[in-house]
Amino acid sequence: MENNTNQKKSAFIAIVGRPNVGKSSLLNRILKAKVAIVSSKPQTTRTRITGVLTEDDIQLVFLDTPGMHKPKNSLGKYMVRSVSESVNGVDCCMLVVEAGKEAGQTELNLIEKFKAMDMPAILAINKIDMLKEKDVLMKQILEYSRYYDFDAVVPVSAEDGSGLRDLKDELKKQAMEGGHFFEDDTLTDQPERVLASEIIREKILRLTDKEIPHGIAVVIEKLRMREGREILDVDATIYCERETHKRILIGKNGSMLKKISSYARQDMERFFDCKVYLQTWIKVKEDWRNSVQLMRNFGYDENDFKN
Ligand SMILES: Nc1nc2c(ncn2[C@@H]2O[C@H](COP(=O)(O)OP(=O)(O)OP(=O)(O)O)[C@@H](O)[C@H]2O)c(=O)[nH]1
Ligand SMILES: [Mg+2]
Repeated sequence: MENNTNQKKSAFIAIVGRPNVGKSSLLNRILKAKVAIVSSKPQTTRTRITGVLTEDDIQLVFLDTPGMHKPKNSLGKYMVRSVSESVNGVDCCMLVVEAGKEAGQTELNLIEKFKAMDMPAILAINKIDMLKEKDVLMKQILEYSRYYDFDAVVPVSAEDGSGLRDLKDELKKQAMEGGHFFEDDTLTDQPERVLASEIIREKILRLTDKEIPHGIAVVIEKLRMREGREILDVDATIYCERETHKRILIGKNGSMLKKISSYARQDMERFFDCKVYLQTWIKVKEDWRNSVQLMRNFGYDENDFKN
């Protein structure tokens, strides 16, 4: 019998760019499912997130990465390191930039990296729904074409979906023969615990302000189907850095924590497709973002923390 495994094609694609340009939003749009959390605050994504799209014989494996920034603590260093490691292991990079914004040091550094590695790259100019004047876009395309020989430059909007089909077509052109790496119905390789903790972190990012969101870690203590019932029990502890933050997170008569938990539960029910019983606690752990040991305990342990 004919073995056609090798006719199946795939590509590993790292999604890179500065914080808040819409990398995770684009990934969710491409997958038509939410595997990465999104918020209006920079540095939402902390670790590499895998999203898998299989259409016919082509499989695209995306690595969503934290936004490139100047690290201020061990967590930041870990985040930036995880971008570098992702770029080293892929067939192609998708550089995401914001429409109408000139290239800055972050973009130029990433492009330098592409040059050094002779990395095939696609430029996604996102948030075109926000553009008032279209000729700005032309200028931006020309500017970036001078910096690097991108395989494609695609203006898109993760918000309204425009350009998404073109982007997907361009990404698919990167696929090479050699089989698929995941089952065809795989969406992500994130463990359920990580998905649950990220959902809670997203609600906190969206509902709180100032320094609180960045000082949060969420640990899932329990995630188990109740025996004989379609109910998922989830116990989560939210760690913050100050007693004052804890008070804000709990809110008046527990109102903030209630809101966080209720929004998170609704998202989890959608994602896990069953009833969820979520219990949350809040604890203070000062300065955990500078403690490698604590970061490991919080699950940021896939790479080492050197540099
Ligand atoms: N108007 C508009 N807003 C967008 C678009 N794409 C993303 N956003 C918004 O931009 C913000 C950042 O989106 P994210 O997807 O979290 O950005 P990111 O690049 O993953 O950010 P980090 O994980 O922090 O690096 C969110 O408020 C999104 O809703 C878009 O095409 N148009
Ligand atoms: Mg992100």
